Amino acid sequence: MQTLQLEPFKGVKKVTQEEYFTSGHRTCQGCESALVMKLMVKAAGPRTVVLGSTGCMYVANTTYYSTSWVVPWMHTQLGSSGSAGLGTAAALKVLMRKGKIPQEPINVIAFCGDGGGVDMGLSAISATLMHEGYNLLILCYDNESYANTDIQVSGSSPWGVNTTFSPPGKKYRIMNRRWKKNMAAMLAAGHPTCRYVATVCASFAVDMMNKVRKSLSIGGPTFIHSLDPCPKGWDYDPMLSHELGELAVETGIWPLYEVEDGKLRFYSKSKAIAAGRKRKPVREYLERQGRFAHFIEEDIEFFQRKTDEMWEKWLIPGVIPFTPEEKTALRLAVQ
Ligand SMILES: Cc1ncc(C[n+]2csc(CCOP(=O)(O)OP(=O)(O)O)c2C)c(N)n1
Ligand code: SF4
Ligand SMILES: [Mg+2]
Repeated sequence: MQTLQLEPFKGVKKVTQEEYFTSGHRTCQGCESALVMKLMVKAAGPRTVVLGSTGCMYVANTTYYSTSWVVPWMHTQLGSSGSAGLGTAAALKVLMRKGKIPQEPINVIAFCGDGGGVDMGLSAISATLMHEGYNLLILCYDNESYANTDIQVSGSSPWGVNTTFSPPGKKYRIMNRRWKKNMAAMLAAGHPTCRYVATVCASFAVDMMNKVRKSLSIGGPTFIHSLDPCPKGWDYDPMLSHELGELAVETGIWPLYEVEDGKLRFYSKSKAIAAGRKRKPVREYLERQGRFAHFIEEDIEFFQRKTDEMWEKWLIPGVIPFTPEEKTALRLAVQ
């Protein structure tokens, strides 16, 4: 089955005007995940079916008798974005083969939160990425907590963060001692049948939309991981959402890259960082958010050290976290 060939938007002025995720949602003011939904489906266009796993982007977007989705949309269970996406792509294929609906390329996008994707739905996403005969995108919108159920820690939450399950206390200041799970790189490295994996952030909107367009055009199952500032969970003034997304990239905490047919490309400011540009101190990112307000100097230093390691010691800067003893020939070609 052919895919729609969606050419990249060549600059912000070339982005289409039509919206397929509109008014009527009830997300918090400054919610970047809502912006991700809007940009994702704007990039995909009208011939798109969207499946969404439980979480803020389900609950706040489909209040009883109202929805902001203009394209067909269906809710799926928290851990099953992979299965729902694959099932929908398979169903469309069969209906077209049997002549029940006209033959035409239709985009299938299944989204999940970090709780639903990085933790609970990981196995279904992995299984789906092995089915090369079906065209679909799985997009994980990562607000770094189980936000909809009141900000519980997930495998994608940052080290040391204050969540309802990891509150700093008198005995232990740091409750979440896990470094964020490396989801995109894990999926890229482990799924040879998946032709396209990318990271995005809506603060870099055109880059984000073009990666969605490429992921849908390339064919087969694909994956995109989006880092989404969340005013409620991250505890900051909603007007800072865009700036925090930029800072996550500029500090090197969130590298923007894609892996297409085994070729790694850095994008935007991450490209400059990978080429040697100085990163901003992580302090500038951390100190703007209440979820890190309990950090003392040694915590900020630890966070900085770990981020430095990502860029200076990893096999591929910011992407593949192995530390080779000697220089090893890379199998992923960095462009
Ligand atoms: C199997 C299952 N367990 C628990 C829940 C309760 N629940 C609903 S939304 C949610 C949080 C999901 O977190 P995430 O996927 O990160 O999305 P977010 O709420 O952050 O947008 C939870 C735990 C559920 N709906 N289904
Ligand atoms: S809690 Fe966070 S992700 Fe959920 S609607 Fe509010 S800002 Fe968006
Ligand atoms: Mg979440």
